[in-house]
Amino acid sequence: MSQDLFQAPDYYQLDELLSEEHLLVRDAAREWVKREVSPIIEEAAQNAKFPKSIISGLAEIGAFGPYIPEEYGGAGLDQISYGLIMQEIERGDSGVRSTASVQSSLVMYPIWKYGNEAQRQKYLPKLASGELLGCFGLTEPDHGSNPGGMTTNIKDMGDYYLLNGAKMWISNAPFADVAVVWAKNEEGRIKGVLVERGMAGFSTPETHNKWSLRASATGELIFDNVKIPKENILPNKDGLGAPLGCLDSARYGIAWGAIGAAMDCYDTALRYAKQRIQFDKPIAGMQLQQKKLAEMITEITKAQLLTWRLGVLKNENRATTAQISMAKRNNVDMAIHIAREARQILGAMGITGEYSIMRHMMNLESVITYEGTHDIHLLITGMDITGISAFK
Ligand code: TGC
Ligand code: FAD
Repeated sequence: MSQDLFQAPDYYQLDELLSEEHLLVRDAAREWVKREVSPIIEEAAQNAKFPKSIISGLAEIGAFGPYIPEEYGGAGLDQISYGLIMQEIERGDSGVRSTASVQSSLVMYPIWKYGNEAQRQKYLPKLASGELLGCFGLTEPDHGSNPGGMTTNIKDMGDYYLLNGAKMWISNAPFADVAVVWAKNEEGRIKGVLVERGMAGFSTPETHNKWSLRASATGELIFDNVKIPKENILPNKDGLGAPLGCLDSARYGIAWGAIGAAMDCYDTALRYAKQRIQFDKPIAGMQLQQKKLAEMITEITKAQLLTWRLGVLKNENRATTAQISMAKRNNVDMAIHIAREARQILGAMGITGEYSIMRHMMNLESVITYEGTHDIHLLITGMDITGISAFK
């Protein structure tokens, strides 16, 4: 990839809404992405290899558990800092942000919120430092948008549980040390189960040949009569609301992350358009290209405002699931649209790995699908404003 010349757009001077701590955290993450992610990410994506070398750096910038209290090894930051870290990481690559999202919001969050003190002490500090990596198993081959229909199950065998079933499309599965898995008990109630690598009957085959999120490892979780010690069940919440609560936190991070990908595409396209001469003048001077660039910065600015306000509500514990859905849906759609337009501005150069745009565009095809598809989030908004569920 060419040198990382990224300059973040801030059309409405939104930095003025951020505290000194927000700016420090954001700038540290921005610098780290420039230094450690940009130089290696294109090759990692081309080779479909998760760059394990970045794990310690992710831990150092506070990307593993940004809002988890410091007593458990987290960074103890607020929700806007968490969002800004996700924005900067996804500016580098959605797959790297995925690793951070899964570790923070889908593994550390449920252990912190639904686990007991022994589970928090055992796992959280090591997850925060990157010594352990986690994954989150909700989706099944036959239950994607409708996780409530899951068939993965636990059976009470007296002094342990027996876990059977399979999860699919699981980020980080191939190398995760611990999996937070959602399974039904004999009463049909969904429980959170901590499954550790090495348990007999537990395997994690990798899913190959992805055209998207190639720098992130995706796989299956297969449970064939896995003996689960009773102390590995998350005791403090059950039912579908437990995994959905984790998704609220991860979807919030994605709403910020998508802005990062969009900013990178816009910034690259703007710089290219000013330099590329056709018909004896820069293509940035052509009305059609200006329309694309002007619409991009307008949409990025709207998304920044939406997300900043959501962050304020989240800090006050007032952000609703439906508000988070709206931001995830809007921002990912905005980013994918900008990636497609930006790619066109670069002409043929846009399809090469010299520039990040095509990689962002392909990554965003996963981002618009996982953590609730574009359609599902629209229906969550629909349900919220009408009071009628389209899912039943
Ligand atoms: P529904 O009847 O609406 O709700 C069931 C129970 O859950 C409660 N609830 C919530 N609780 C906490 N937080 C939320 N956000 C909640 N939303 C609902 C609800 O009150 C109810 O509680 P109770 O006590 O009455 O049981 O459920 P439904 O079956 O009709 O489904 C609703 C729907 C479709 C919105 C939901 O299933 C959904 O969101 N589906 C999308 C699935 C999804 O997002 N999967 C993501 C998998 S993880 C992933 O993609 C990680 S990618 C990570 C990466 O690499 O970055
Ligand atoms: P389906 O649910 O089969 O949906 C197919 C289509 O039907 C979609 O367009 C959908 O919008 C539409 N549809 C479904 N229901 C309705 C409805 N009621 N009304 C209208 N339209 C509907 N999952 C995890 O648990 N953990 C992970 O770490 C994880 N990581 C992932 C990483 C990647 C790279 C990808 C691609 C996925 C990952 N997922 C993960 C899975 C992801 O959450 C699911 O793919 C997603 O929830 C959609 O499920 P599905 O693919 O089965 O699609």
